[in-house]
Amino acid sequence: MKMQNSVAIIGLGYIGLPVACLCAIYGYKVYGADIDKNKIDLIKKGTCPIKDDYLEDQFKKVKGKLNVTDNLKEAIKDADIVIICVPTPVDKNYTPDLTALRSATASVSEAMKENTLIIIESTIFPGTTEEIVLPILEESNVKNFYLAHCPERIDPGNKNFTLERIPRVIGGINKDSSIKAYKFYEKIINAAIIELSSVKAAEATKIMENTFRDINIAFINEMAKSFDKAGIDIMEVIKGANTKPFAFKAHYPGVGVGGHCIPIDPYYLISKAKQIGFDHDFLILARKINESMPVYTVELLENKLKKLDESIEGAKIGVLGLTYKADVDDVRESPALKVIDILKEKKAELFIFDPYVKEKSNVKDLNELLEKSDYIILVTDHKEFKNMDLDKLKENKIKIIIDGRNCLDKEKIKGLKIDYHGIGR
Ligand code: SAJ
Repeated sequence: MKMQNSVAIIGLGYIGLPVACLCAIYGYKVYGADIDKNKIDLIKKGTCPIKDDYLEDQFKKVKGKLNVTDNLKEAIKDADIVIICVPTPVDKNYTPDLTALRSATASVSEAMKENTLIIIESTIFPGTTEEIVLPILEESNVKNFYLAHCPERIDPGNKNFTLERIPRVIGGINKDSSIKAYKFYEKIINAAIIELSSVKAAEATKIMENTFRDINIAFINEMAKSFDKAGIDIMEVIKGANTKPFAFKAHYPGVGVGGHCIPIDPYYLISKAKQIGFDHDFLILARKINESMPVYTVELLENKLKKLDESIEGAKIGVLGLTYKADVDDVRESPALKVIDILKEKKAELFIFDPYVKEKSNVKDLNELLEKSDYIILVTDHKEFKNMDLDKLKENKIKIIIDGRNCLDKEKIKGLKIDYHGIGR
């Protein structure tokens, strides 16, 4: 069998770019395609378009080896393997939006050569590969191709489980497709590759693992609201429960659930299940709980202001963090954006700083934010905020701090006679 040694990656974002680098590192000829011309220009200039230590390191190793273009068919036409890593978001009604996937698949259908292996890494609901992707590929003049799903698994910022160290599951539309996909991932992943019996099983695996995370976060967020009423410190209780060596998996309450995976993926399953007559009442409730957290967090501050006979309108509020989780530059679905919208509706005066997103910050650094603010809402537990000198809160006469990630030293702040409240603590 001819060695398959060229790979085209469609979509060079948080998933596609790391995959492209990994393929180049393992000796594949790599074509990369993305509709974002700016991203293509940055990569051609040797600049990594995503701020992430691991990815920037990988990117440096393959400088000059990524043949990138904004012309998808150009990238696809000579490739033995095509990996589709395009976004699969939801629209404003939380309905899956497969526009990018359909468009990328259409380009593959028109441009692929004989015996191409097509792999979908984007997160999709069970049935997508066979019901949506396959029919588009079957319109191609090329009749011999292979098709599999290998759901992306990446944890941005995680230095232990980098891409090549995360086990993967694979499902093909037929045995030959599974085998070809298996052999490919075996070459670039230094972890277990698990071949499932069907492509639907692979699609369902990713959705389940991320939905599992969303419902567990919703559980602990509800517990936090309950403990706030009861005056119990949830972080101490989680620590206590975590001493049980089995059957408890700690999750942590916070200002909300962001990112391109966890808040989105449950809607892919909810939507598909509804089509076939099943209502995921529990998953929908969990989403409602997590989506309520930004409002809950602002209410914590507003209730304290009311007790001081202060109005939130015109209040000078510092918002610490814009990204959806610590030490990344990604603001997609970030609860910070929802907190800011709510505060703007309430006509507060906002000072916003995120060291990873300076272009969206309206003060130059943390010091300026502290100088100008009377109250603080911490949304993202960046290292810089976790390690800040808490005495500066006192020096800058901060009156109230809402710790949206329970990451600051509560006792120390209370000792400074600053009104502290976390989420459930
Ligand atoms: N969050 C909480 N409480 C928690 C955990 C997370 O509020 O206990 C919030 C985070 O602040 C963030 C959101 O939920 O806003 C998502 O957090 P995450 O750690 O799940 O971050 P992601 O979106 O980068 O998740 C990725 C996911 N990877 C893929 O979907 C391919 C997810 O599957 C992983 O479980 C996760 O990494 C991880 O950290 O393991």
